[in-house]
Amino acid sequence: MLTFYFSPGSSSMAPHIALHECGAAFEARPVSFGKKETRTPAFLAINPAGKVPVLLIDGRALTEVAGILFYLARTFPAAGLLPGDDVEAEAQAVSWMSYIASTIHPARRQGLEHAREVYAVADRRLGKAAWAAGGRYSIADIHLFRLYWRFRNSLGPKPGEFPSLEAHYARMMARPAVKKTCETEAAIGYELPK
Ligand SMILES: N[C@@H](CCC(=O)N[C@@H](CS)C(=O)NCC(=O)O)C(=O)O
Repeated sequence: MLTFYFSPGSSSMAPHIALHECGAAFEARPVSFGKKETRTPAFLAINPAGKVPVLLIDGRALTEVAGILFYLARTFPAAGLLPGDDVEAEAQAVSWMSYIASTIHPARRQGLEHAREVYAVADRRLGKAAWAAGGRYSIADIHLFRLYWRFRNSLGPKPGEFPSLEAHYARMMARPAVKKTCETEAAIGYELPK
């Protein structure tokens, strides 16, 4: 049984999309930042880092976006979220997710100009490719999309600044799993800092 702790629009949006892509049955547990629910003893017992996302797998906690995406891709191979038959493409997906978690995610905290530089690198790396890794849709695209979704909708890039990320964003927004996640999370309500 899968239980998913998430807060709308936050990092947890990526595994939320992946759960829908996989058609996985899961129990959804929204967590309120406003009510400081990531700081309660009950939540800290599940994730001592006090952060979402958390996926409970038969009661065992799995944390970190990349870890949960990897678990879902491997557990539901029919969804085709990892190119399992191509080691190099799979390594490219891991490479993107490492870059996203270690460099893109913390970039905002180092200032808007720094964030723009980091997104410019991602934009050049994506280039004309439809998808991030190995020419196929994968969990790396979901991870990348969530960070750009947040950046785009909070600070907003200048027109034409990130053409590849914009095209990727449009491709992602057309996916039913992304639409479903956005609708569900918007209905609960966003509690994101500016
Ligand atoms: N490295 C973590 C980052 C998770 C993270 O930063 N979660 C934030 C939301 S985007 C959070 O739960 N913050 C709540 C808090 O700090 O109280 C991952 O990839 O899962």
